[in-house]
Amino acid sequence: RNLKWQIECRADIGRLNAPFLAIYESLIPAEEEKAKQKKLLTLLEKLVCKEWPDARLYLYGSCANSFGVSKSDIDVCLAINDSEINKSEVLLKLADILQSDNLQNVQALTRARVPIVKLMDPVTGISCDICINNLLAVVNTKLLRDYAQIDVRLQQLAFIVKHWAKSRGVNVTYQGTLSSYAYVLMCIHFLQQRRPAILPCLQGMEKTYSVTVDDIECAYFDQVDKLHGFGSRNKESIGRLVWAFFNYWAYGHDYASNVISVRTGSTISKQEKDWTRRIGNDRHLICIEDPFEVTHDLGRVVDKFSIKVLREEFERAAEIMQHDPNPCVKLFEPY
Ligand code: 3AT
Ligand code: MG
Repeated sequence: RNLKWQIECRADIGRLNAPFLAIYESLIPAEEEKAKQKKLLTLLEKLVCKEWPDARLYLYGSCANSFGVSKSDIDVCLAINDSEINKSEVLLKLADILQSDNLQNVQALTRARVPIVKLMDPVTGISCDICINNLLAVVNTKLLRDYAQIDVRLQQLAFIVKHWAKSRGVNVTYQGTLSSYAYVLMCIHFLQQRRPAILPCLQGMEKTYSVTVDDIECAYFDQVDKLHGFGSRNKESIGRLVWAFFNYWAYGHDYASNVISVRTGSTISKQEKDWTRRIGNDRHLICIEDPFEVTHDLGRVVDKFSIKVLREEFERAAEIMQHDPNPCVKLFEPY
């Protein structure tokens, strides 16, 4: 495996920039989609405030972290500053309110891992999930958005990787593959590892932003406008980065011993985290440390079967990137 990691990149890699950039650009949401999302959020704020005057709504996930492709659903967090609330009751009440205002397909999923209300707005056609007090997700959304400001190659790579994962069916957490959030962290980690580095490690720098959420201190350098040009000594463009990304996950990463950690800007050993054996349902077959909730392995959904599927998909992608004359077609072929 390690020998293969040393393979030289195909000579004509520069030829692949244009087609990958075209795919990236085709995935960027139109301005009018953003305007529709705003409109829906304003409507929801109006409805929520009548019942809970002190509550606030936050957008999180891909509609707010810069990694949302065109026609994504939106994720909303209802923040109620009261530790006494019963989440299920609030969700049911919320579902009632939304239903009476002609929102469609309103459903309260009170037993889900992250309980939510789902709805569809017939005016804008946008679907939306609303959760309660999931503020860590709001903060990790900001971290991802801040990383995206530093170098456009992160957004380019992440759009292409997410598009690949959806096309290949390896972006389905209930089937044991990875979430979009996990893929974006893999992209950030990968760009932190390039030499020269394309991204810094924001949590390893002076802390200019700090909040405590659920007893977890979330702090990092967030003045990212000062970091423009950070990665400019690295001249790699998107075709080469896509090639290297898949090679890294196919042949370069040590799945048996290492945890990827955006928090430290590096990898750490499974031993150090005590993620060496199966505990309950957590198997730690691919380890991705959450940047804030550091006891949380985003790879915990991956099981003995799906790890094989994932690694075969990484290897397939790496082979295509190395040998296929026209990789953009095969790479995204529906599975
Ligand atoms: P899509 O474009 O919807 O695929 P997304 O970034 O919105 O991508 P999700 O809808 O899966 O991803 O998740 C919404 C947000 O919830 C993203 C992240 O801020 C948070 N999140 C998702 N999974 C986890 C997790 N396992 N741990 C912590 N936060 C998570
Ligand atoms: Mg989402």
